[in-house]
Amino acid sequence: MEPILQIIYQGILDGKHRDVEAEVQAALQACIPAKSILDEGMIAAMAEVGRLFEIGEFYLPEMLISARAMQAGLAVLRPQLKEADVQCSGRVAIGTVKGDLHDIGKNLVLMMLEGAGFEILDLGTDVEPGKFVATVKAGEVQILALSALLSTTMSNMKATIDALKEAGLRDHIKIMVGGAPVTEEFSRQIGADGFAPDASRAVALAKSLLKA
Ligand code: B1M
Repeated sequence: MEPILQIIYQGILDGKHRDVEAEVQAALQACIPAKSILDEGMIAAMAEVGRLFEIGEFYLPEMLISARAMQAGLAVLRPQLKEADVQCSGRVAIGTVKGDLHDIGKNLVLMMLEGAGFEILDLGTDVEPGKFVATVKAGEVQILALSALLSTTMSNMKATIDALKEAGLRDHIKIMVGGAPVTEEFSRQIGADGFAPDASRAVALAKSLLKA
C-alpha cells in the first residue's frame, strides 16, 4: 500500500479527522486515484474498526470517532466522485431504514449516484416506512434506495416494502437495497427490485432499474 494510504488508514483508526481530511487532500494532489484512497485507505480502515469492535478492543466511542474521521475524508473526496459531463440520470430517494443510525455506506452510495448524474433526496437515517411511503406518494422520485447495517433492522426493509404495497404504491417505484448484512437472496425474498453489494455497483443497478 502507498505510504500515504497507510497514513489515512491509521488516521481513521485513530479517529484523527483533521489529519484524515488533510491526508486525503494530499493524496489527491499526489494523483492517487480517488478509488484507491477510498477502497484501500478508508473502507479498509472501517472494516478493521468493525473487527476491533467485535473482539472487544474498540467500544462505541472509538467507533464514533473513527466514523467522524471517515466522514471528514469522504467530504474531501466527494467532488472527485463525479463522472465527467454527466446529465441527469434520474431521481433517487435514499435512506437508512428505521432503527438504524449507520449512514457512512448510505452517504457513499449517495455520493456515487450523485457523481453519476442522479438527483438525490436524502431522507437520512432511522427512516420510518411511512416517510418512504410519503416520499413515493409525492411522486418526485423513480427509485427508493434503502440501506441497513444491522441484522436487526434489515426486516424494516421488508416493512417498508409492505407499507408501500398497502398504500397501493409498490408498482409506482423501483426499490433497491444494500448494506453489509443484506444479500441478493434477501432482496428477492422481501420483493425488492435489486441489490447492490457496494456503492459502484449501486450506480450500475440504479441505471439498469431505470432501463427495465
Ligand atoms: Co455499528 N455495527 N453499531 N456503529 N458499525 C456494525 C455494522 C457491526 C457489523 C460492527 C461489528 O459488530 N463488527 C455491528 C452489526 C452487527 C450486525 O447486526 N450484523 C454493529 C453494531 C452491533 C452496532 C450497535 C448495535 C452497537 C451498540 O450500540 N452496541 C450500534 C447500533 C446503532 C443503531 O444503528 N441503532 C452501532 C453504532 C455504530 C456507530 C454509531 C458508533 C457507528 C456508525 C456511525 C455512522 O454511520 N455515522 C458504527 C460503525 C462505524 C460501524 C462499523 C464499524 C463501520 C460501518 C461503516 O461505516 N462501514 C460496522 C462494522 C463493519 O461494517 N465492518 C458496524 C464503511 C461503509 C463504507 O461500509 O456501511 O457496509 P458499509 O456500506 C457499503 C456497503 O454495505 C454498501 O455500499 C457501501 C459502500 O461500498 N451499501 C449499499 C450500504 N448501503 C447500501 C445501499 C445500497 C447499495 C449498497 O442500495 C440502496
